[in-house]
Amino acid sequence: MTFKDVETQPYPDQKPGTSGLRKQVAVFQQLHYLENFIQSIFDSAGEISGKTLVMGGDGRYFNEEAIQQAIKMAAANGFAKVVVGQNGLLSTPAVSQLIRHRGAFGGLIFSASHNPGGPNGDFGVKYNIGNGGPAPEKITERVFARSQVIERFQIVQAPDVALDALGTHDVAGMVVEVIDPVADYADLMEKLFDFEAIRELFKSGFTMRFDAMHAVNGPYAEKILEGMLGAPAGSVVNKVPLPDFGGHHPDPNLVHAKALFELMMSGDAPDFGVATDGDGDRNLIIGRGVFVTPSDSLAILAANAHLAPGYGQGIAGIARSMPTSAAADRVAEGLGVACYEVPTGWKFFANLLDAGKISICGEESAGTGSDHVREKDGLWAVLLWLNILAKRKQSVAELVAEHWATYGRNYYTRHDYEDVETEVANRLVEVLRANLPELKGQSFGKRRISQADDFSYTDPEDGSVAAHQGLRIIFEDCARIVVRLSGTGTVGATIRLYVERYEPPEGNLAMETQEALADLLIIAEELAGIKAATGRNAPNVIT
Ligand code: G16
Repeated sequence: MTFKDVETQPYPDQKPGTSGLRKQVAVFQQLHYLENFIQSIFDSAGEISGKTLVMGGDGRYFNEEAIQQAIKMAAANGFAKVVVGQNGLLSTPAVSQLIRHRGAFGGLIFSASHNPGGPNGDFGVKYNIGNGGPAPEKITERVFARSQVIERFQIVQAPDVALDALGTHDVAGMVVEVIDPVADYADLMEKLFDFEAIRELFKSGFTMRFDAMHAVNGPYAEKILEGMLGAPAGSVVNKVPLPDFGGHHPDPNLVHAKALFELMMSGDAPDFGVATDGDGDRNLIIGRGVFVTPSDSLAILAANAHLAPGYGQGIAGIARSMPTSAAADRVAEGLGVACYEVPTGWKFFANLLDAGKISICGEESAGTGSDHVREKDGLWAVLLWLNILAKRKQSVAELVAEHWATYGRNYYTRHDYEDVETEVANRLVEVLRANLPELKGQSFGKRRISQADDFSYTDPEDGSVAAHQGLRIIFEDCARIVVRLSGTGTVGATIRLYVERYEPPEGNLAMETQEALADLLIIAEELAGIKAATGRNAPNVIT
């Protein structure tokens, strides 16, 4: 076995975004591109000698190749052990769970999340630290800085590890354990939720469709829902993970999970329809005839979490990302617990979770999770929904209606303008940012702006500051317009426009969302001019 010190040269574009380094596959296939980034992580991670590293990915094109290289590099860099999912598969929440459960030093997740896969799609690498969560900015900045001066990486010359069978292997003195990707995760879910109640629910004739989108959660959903909980065979569809996700875009939204949405709005709808994304951390929840926005889902889960054994003592607090609607804030107020508003990016929840200040958190981008791991968790959200439905013996539509009748409804929408020229998007944000100071006090019809700023967050635990996290225009009645640029795209820029207003319990709770927000959408165009600047008539995706 030979250890190699390979000479290399930096690539200028290895700055991690909202969720690790995400690029087109062809970019990752450049000479030493992957190796440079992994070595930069190892060089920035602290003392790694003798430690354990968890590795897995969502099965997309380039997954296994990347894992084989990473294993050889981990051996050369002194790790004692790598724990890797069979066939290189591990969902993002499962990696987080394994890091915590095995007391590992950290983990590498190979995924571009909800972005498309295949040779012309995207790939990504994310580094999670010992608490199971995404590396905080101070570490990702170190990784980037390192990647800009890197001159060499270390790798052992060894045969590829057989990832298709469970067992242990020796790679240049480092142990590689190939594990069942589902087993540990399923054990944790069984501890958190009332599996008996969910089994009874299915026995009573409850039906569901879980669209795994040919992504990583297929095997997890099949084992837990059909295998352990007795969901009818065939409840999980598109369950085989494929390198190109079957040619689809594994993003569980109303555009890319259109077939599921149409089924749920049809006369043949099962009781419950859900989908999760490429790496299994995002979720989409649809009841028969009713789409539940991610913001409402967070609020409803928080309000009812005590019905699951894992949260039977009640929750410590709730957190949401800034652009997420304030529906969860009303639940926190009702429960008498704290509510935190953090920037977009799961890493910002980690300190609050570690400090025990919150138990549940979530984002408008279809992510919900809790203190059980340090990532958002799609299947966890599905199981909590099932647990709540089983206990409350209500349909999704009844549960949502009762929630709004109790707390009021936050009408909410997100409009995405994708693949916009980067310069155009940056200029739009700069101009709006420059105009913000003059907006306070301005009126638009009956609406008056009470606050306009560029969101900045100071972490209450470590005092770190994250500035420029999205432009907010807030009206006196708490209606809001938010504009920010996506941190996860790989082609051009994506402009996100988020619009929200509150309707109290006694108001009209049954409006169509776009109609309910129509006047705010007009004001948003007047202030931000997205259509004017991009020359688009409509967004690519409306959620
Ligand atoms: C990632 C982060 C999420 C965040 C999302 C935002 O999601 O993990 O916490 O909400 O990005 O995306 P954008 O910057 O495009 O609005 P994922 O699922 O892509 O890892």
